[in-house]
Amino acid sequence: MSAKSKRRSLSEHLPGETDGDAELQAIMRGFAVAGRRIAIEITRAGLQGNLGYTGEVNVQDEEVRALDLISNDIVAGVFAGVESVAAMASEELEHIHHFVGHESGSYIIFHDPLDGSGNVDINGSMGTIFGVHKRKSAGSAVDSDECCVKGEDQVAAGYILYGPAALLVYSCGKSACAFTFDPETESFLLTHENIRIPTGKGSYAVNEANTGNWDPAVQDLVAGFKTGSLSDGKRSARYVGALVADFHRTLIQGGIYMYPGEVKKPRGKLRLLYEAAPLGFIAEVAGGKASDGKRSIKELLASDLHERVPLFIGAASDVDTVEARIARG
Ligand code: FBP
Repeated sequence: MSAKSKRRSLSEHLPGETDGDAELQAIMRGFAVAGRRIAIEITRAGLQGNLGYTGEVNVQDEEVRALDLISNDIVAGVFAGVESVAAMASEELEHIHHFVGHESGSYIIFHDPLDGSGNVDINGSMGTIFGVHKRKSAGSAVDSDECCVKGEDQVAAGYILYGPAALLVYSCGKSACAFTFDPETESFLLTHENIRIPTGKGSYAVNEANTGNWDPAVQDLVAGFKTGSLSDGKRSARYVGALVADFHRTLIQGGIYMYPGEVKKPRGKLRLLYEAAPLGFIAEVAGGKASDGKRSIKELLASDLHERVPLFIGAASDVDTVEARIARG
């Protein structure tokens, strides 16, 4: 029997991680299906003339790429067929998207359908990020208050990384596991079980071109990772420019990813509900931490679907270093 045929598929793995919750399993399988389809669209984008912009700007005032919309439509299309999902919030949509006929669905999903889509021009890595919340009461249409939630309310989260291989990482709170897409069997197979973020090593990832925009404490802390004056050892810099890829490296190799706030833009760039909170969920299950520099990401109550938040995420000791340095001012 080959090593591949011994590997468990996502569907085989899900029952043990979800305590048999068939609805949650259907949601995870839904993201796997969406991920497969998005991976195909990314592969074909150059051939089909889908590399560029649509000419529209999204609710974040960012130019929308064709692949952003294609990916969003794929996720929406898949979950239109998953009745337990009452509604979704997406980076690409200003408002909540209600799935017609799913009012009694128990779950809401939050996602960034194609994070780091700027990398499409250079055949670089991109990702899909998702968080799953259980509704307190189902039966009526999801209202906007129901989407003002905390990361700690998530019941599951994950991401799909479109790199040299497509990888799905998910957790329902017990462990964080990664599945690699096998094009031969067209299924995600378990390749990384119970991932733990290594401590005391790994790189630091931040867009250093923004140094002049940070307040002095943040400048000092990034310098501290560079020189080793704050961290246990001098660290190398790595930056893909796609959050999913930078986070995945941090998850596997340790270290820290940072997107700080800036003096004139204190909330930074990344989004709380469908970027920081889901990745924070995975980081914590893997023994790491996620913080806005002062508080844990999971404690932050969103007041807006598209709220932004500074993000420091990775090995627990590195995030502790960040919080301690910021607290000193
Ligand atoms: P979107 O592509 O979904 O807008 O994601 C934001 C993002 O591209 C992250 O993936 C990435 O970490 C960050 O912005 C990079 O920003 P910058 O170019 O400012 O360093």
